[in-house]
Amino acid sequence: MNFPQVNGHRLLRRIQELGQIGCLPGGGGTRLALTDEDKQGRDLIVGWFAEAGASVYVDKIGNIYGVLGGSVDTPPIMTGSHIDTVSRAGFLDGCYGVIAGVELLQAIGESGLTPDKPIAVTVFSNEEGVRFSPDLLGSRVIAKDIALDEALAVETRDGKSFQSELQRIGYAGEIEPWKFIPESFLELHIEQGPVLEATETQVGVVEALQGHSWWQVEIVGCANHAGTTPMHLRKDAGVAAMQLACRLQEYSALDHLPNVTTVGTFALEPNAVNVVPGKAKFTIDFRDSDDGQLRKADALLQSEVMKLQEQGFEVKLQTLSKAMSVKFDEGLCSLLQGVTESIGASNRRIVSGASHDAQMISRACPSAMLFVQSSKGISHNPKENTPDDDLVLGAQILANAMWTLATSKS
Ligand code: HGY
Ligand code: MN
Ligand code: MN
Repeated sequence: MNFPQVNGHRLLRRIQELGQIGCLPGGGGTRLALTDEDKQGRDLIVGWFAEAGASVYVDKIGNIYGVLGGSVDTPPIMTGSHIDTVSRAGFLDGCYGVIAGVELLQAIGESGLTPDKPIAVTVFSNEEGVRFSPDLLGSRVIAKDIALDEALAVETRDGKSFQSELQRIGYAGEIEPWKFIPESFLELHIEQGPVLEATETQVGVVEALQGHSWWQVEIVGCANHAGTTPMHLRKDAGVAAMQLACRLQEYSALDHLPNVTTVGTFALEPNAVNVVPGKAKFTIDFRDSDDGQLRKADALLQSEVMKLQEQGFEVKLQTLSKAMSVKFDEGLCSLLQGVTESIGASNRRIVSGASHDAQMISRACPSAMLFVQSSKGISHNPKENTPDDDLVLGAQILANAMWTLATSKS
């Protein structure tokens, strides 16, 4: 079978070009969902879709689709990922999968080959969930995990709605998010973890992905004078929050309850050197591939909160995101493994520690993922890196797998 040949130089150049949008002086970049930087990134991808001869669509939650071949009423073979980032991110998380998809479309155009089924490349809105909760918002709406209206109504901390921000950046699309429910979905992504590099394996065929449960905890005590207030008379919200955060970390580290726990944001009020904190606000990210363990961790958090309330603290718990663990489609995993082996690359099955849009899309159609190495297992960090050869290898494996699906008679 003839496969479209990706142009590695163009792939690598475009990763750098997109990475310049929102780049920071100390390295890395920030392109939070629906900011001006996200708009610039979206505009760049739309331009590349046009260069590849793809038809471009935007749906009502701002997902962007580049579609080539076939008729728009046939369910496409889809790949895609995200270009919104966390704060001070690297250049590859999400962006690599999108740019590899664009490269596939351009390679098809240049090869003179025509797919039997439409091939779609999707840029999902708000995958990271840093500015708007929950995360995975664009793919959640497609999977009907959240209603479109509810998603459009979510707000930033400073009260801007998703809908108004979509309109502001010009990506409040017209089409229904269910217009392009795919026949199959493949997502190419960096591993963001240490396994492939540590085992000297080039490619990971992702057969499952761990679920997550995100919380915001707000503890209210009593602000007071740091010099005159005896320790036994304090209602120190800061110490209560720090002790709770450390206890949750210990449950994870010692009892794997759950697999991993992260306190990624932590703020004290009034945040002054000589004031006993009256308020503390922090977030918790629980992850586990066993949903029962996630539920146990949630229950543990609620029991710890009750203990604080018995001590006289006012505590507000808000769930920010829940996403169940998923097992990917075995048929697609075998296809990815077969294509990888036919190209002569080493591979292994792997479970994703990170969340991805495929986690939601797998509820709408058969889905699977492909990983390439992350150097030193680092991600969500400007030091995020993957060897160029691996980036090009992953894109070619994706192209071959997508082409096999788009020309299969099934
Ligand atoms: O948080 C995650 O796992 C993903 O990077 N959004
Ligand atoms: Mn990602
Ligand atoms: Mn990420």
